[in-house]
Amino acid sequence: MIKIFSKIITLGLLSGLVQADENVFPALIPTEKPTDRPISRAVERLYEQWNPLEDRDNDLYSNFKYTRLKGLEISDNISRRDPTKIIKVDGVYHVWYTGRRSKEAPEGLKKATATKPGTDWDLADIWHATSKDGWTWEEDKIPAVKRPPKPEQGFRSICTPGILMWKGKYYLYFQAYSPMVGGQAYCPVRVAYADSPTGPWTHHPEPVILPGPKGSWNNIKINDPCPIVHNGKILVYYKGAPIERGDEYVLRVQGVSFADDPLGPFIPSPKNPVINSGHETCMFPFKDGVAALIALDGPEKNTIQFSKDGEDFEIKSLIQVPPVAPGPFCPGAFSDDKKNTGFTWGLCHINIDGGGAQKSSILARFDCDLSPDVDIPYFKHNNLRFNEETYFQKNIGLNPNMTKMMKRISKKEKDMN
Ligand code: AAL
Repeated sequence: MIKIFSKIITLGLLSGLVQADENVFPALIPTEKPTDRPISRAVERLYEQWNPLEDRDNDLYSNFKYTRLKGLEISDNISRRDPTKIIKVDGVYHVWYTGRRSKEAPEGLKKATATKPGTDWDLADIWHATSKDGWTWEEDKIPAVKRPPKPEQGFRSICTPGILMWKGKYYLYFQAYSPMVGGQAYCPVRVAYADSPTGPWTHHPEPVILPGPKGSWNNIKINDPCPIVHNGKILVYYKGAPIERGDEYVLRVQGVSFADDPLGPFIPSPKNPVINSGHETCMFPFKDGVAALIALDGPEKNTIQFSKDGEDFEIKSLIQVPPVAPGPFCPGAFSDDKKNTGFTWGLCHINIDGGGAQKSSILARFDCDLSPDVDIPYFKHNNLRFNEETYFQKNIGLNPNMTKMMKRISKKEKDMN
């Protein structure tokens, strides 16, 4: 904010910017909230909630540009989704993700068998890929962490990992499903640890974050574990859900648990849930606090939020076409030094048919400016517009059944005159 305002002030001094008549709101944006004239609630919000220079001077606003990755081949029964944050160790970038290499394609929970996945993240393991430049990636030949043996929790599928670096060791947290994967299947979080990002990984014997008690907001699943380090503690954020379904039950909310040791115990925040929206989790250290990219679900979908303590979040920007399940490269994610916070790129996933649970997904790269250390006006633009194909594609075009229904409704509509 200060950067652009000082540019304006210097320009003003040099060129004598146009001054307005006192009775009208000026074209030259006042740096402080005007107190000597009536202002609307909207203008008040510009100063109180937003920023008089709008998104162009908001460190927590960005748009996102996408690029296909090089090096990770695609096929019908290979799926890659839900990447972790990216870490850089000895000049090499590392990422882990849900990898499915099933003999058959997923066709829903009812048709699932021992070899046929019910969903895109069923019968999955945690895979690992490396890159020297962040654009071309090379996948290991075998999974980094394999499903544990039966009857351990997770023998059916382990997926949706989050990485933590802590005191020279590496920890992968992930969803552990058995005997079935699915909307209402029990899902705690397990962890595996290693001395190096290339493994070998050892399963910690017990799940470390469990669903909450009967009747609680997260009584059946803990999804999308997302660790960061803040104020000396390990914070693991997650999406939680109850087994109960229906309009009267919570659907997509997120909580946080704190620990001093990566293997627990994890103590849930008494304020949970701390985020009221969003699908996948994406929390990252930002300046002296924690920021969260919230996408897809809930009243605060497609926002970026900030909290000093990691528990009380406020909306800082509204975003368009955010990455799904983002795994950013956050140099400061685990250093807790309040330097190099935020990020400018990462990986996300795209479900190839635009759905959620079936078909395969691919990993893609996104670039943005959510770092206080850089200033890239290209990413601060508003007014993203889309072409014809975008509006008429599946999930955005009106589908045939709804077209029939809308025609029936229009017939019943009365003439207005
Ligand atoms: C993801 C995540 C969780 C869900 C499913 C697999 O994108 O939100 O991991 O369970 O979809």
